[in-house]
Amino acid sequence: MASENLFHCTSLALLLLFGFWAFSANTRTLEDASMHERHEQWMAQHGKVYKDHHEKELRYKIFQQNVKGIEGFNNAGNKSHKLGVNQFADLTEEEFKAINKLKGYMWSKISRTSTFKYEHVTKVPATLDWRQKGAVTPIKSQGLKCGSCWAFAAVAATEGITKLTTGELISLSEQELIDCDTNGDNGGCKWGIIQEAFKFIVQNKGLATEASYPYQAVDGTCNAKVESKHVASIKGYEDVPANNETALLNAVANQPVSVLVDSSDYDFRFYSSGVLSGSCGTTFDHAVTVVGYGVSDDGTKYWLIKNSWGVYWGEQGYIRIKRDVAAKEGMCGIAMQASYPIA
Ligand SMILES: *[C@@H]1O[C@H](CO)[C@@H](O)[C@H](O)[C@H]1NC(C)=O
Ligand SMILES: CC(=O)N[C@H]1CO[C@H](CO)[C@@H](O)[C@@H]1O
Repeated sequence: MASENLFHCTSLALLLLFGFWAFSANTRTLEDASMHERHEQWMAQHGKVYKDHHEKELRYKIFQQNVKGIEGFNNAGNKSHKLGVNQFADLTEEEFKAINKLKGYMWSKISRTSTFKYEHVTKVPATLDWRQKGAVTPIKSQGLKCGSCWAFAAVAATEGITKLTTGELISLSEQELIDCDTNGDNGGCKWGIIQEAFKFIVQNKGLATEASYPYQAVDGTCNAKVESKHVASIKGYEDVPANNETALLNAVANQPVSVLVDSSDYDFRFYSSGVLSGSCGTTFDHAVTVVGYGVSDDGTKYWLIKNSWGVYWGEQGYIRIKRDVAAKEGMCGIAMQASYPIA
């Protein structure tokens, strides 16, 4: 009798165990299926094509891991920014870091300008958005295969000052800088220095329009014919005194300013909305343009930044990062190396 009961109990337990196993395996399969579906949708949205099944499986695994990380972050709440599954979701951290690399050591070779025309600015507006003043062209996309952030950052600042001095907002050519600017070893899709780009625009007596010299996302040969049709010119450039967010504010209050930031962090890479605060390093690997500043609903001060990663990244291509932080370098090193063209 006792052994019979025992037998029943054991089989019941086994049955339950089997049921649970079947149930959880089933949920897992469902989860996998919906993740695969998400991956397919994401591939279609971003025009991703993998060379074979093996590559696709590999990318799927990375995608799955990133999606879980992003959702985990968002579900934890209690952060002033949110992350999103963007075009970088099938890349490993190392692969992502390889995309935007600027050669860090090259920056130290550039000596800073000694003058700062906004040094004595005392009155600045509480908030400012250069987009509302018509001084910012639509978001552009450098693509995943060309490390041309330096050209986009220099061009956005040049477009801004041109609008402020001539009244005309004209989209300018990054490709011309990539193909024609060899100042200070500027290396097209490999790397570049914003200040050297400004110097090139001075020597070149301007820059061609985006329409006449469109972006190709690859290194090309300088097209001298188009190159001679210049629409925007500048007289020079200045650096903002380093590690001083007040000085940066004085400059941005007067015109869009090119800066270097550390974009290697997970939070920057997958940023989707809000004010980025928290973990972010100060090892530059990316160039962007500050096009304003403000204060969010919860009182957080932020910098408004135009990026060159297309409109599906961040807040329709923009990122807001925390302003006036304790570290003098600023959030993501934003105050370390800022410069602007002079018209
Ligand atoms: C920061 O910049 C402001 C404006 O140019 C200047 O008045 C101030 O002295 C600077 N602070 C430091 C610590 O250099
Ligand atoms: C933005 C936010 O809500 N921050 C809170 C996160 O949690 C810590 C500690 O629980 C609070 O001190 C923050 O204010």
